[in-house]
Amino acid sequence: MSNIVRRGIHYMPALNAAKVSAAMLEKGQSRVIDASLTLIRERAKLKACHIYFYPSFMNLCLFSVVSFGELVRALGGSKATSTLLGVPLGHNSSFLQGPAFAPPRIREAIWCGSTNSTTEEGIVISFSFEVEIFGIVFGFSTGKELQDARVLTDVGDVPIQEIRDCGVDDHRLMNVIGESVKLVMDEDPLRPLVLGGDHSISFPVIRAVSEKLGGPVDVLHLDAHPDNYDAFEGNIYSHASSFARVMEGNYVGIRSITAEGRAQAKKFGVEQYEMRTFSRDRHFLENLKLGEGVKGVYISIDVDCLDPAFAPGVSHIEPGGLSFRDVLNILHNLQGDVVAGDVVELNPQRDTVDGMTAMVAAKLVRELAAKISK
Ligand SMILES: [Mn+2]
Repeated sequence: MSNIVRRGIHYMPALNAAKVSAAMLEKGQSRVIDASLTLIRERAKLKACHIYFYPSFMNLCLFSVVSFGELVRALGGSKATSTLLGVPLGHNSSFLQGPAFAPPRIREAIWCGSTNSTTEEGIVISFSFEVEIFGIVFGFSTGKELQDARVLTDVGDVPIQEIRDCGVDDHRLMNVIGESVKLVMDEDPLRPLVLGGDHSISFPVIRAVSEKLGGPVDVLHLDAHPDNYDAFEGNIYSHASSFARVMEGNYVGIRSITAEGRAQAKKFGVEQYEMRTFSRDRHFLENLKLGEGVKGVYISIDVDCLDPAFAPGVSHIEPGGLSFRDVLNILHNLQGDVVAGDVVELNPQRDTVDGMTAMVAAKLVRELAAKISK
């Protein structure tokens, strides 16, 4: 029974399905997985088409009015477009499963009318067709506009619960998550910005990004915990083990670390920066240069890297964390080609009634989107 509880109610149909012949079960599972991947694939194609079409049309338009190549290139945006991919998975949490409900709450907060859709990150050249000289006016502004499909687009969620309902095991589920990431990356210029989910999802996502790019990436991991247990409570896919699966990384914000956590970091050659020495390391961490000699930078943000004063809606409340501005300083000043990222471990079931932590997670997603897109 305890095993069923850990796996969640969605494992119940799998137990019933055990009475079905293995071949029939396998066939049914494969059809559901194919349908799920088809949805992601087709949405990614559609979004990529839209993005390609828009700037090329605009470029032609601008070229026909003014020969201003630099400006057209500066308008950019089509070189890399951050693309939301939700992974509503919570059953690999060792404590609470609420992160499974996070992706729709984050989306809701991104587009919440209480704030505008401009990011802090990214100096861009804005333009409009409203003024009469050549029909175009140019000007500098700060921030990127999230409503611009060249900056942010969305291919929806991997239907985790629906797949698990068919009794698909975690090994295969992790592969489906990885395949979904690759389908997004198939459609240049889309780059995945993954909404968790618990932190176990980072492993298949980072593996897929690395496989797709054909080499390792630097990983910047902001978290209250190192998540590097070889296996946690016997689960190699636990949210506390994802970074044991991912071999390389830089960890920032750690303040809950066991002897095994330290030993594992040493074994993998991981650089860890702990909160108790953050004031000493601040200058270095707020001026990181990553991704040189590898395929780029992956940023994984566990919302619990923040102090609970800023982000109470997490499963593992750990006092003494980063301030929201600390995290933004690290992100904004980071030099490197950010190829993908994730924001994980928001637990809406522990959030304030007005969804404060969802807004915090959403702002992290927004600023990450601005960082990725170009
Ligand atoms: Mn954590």
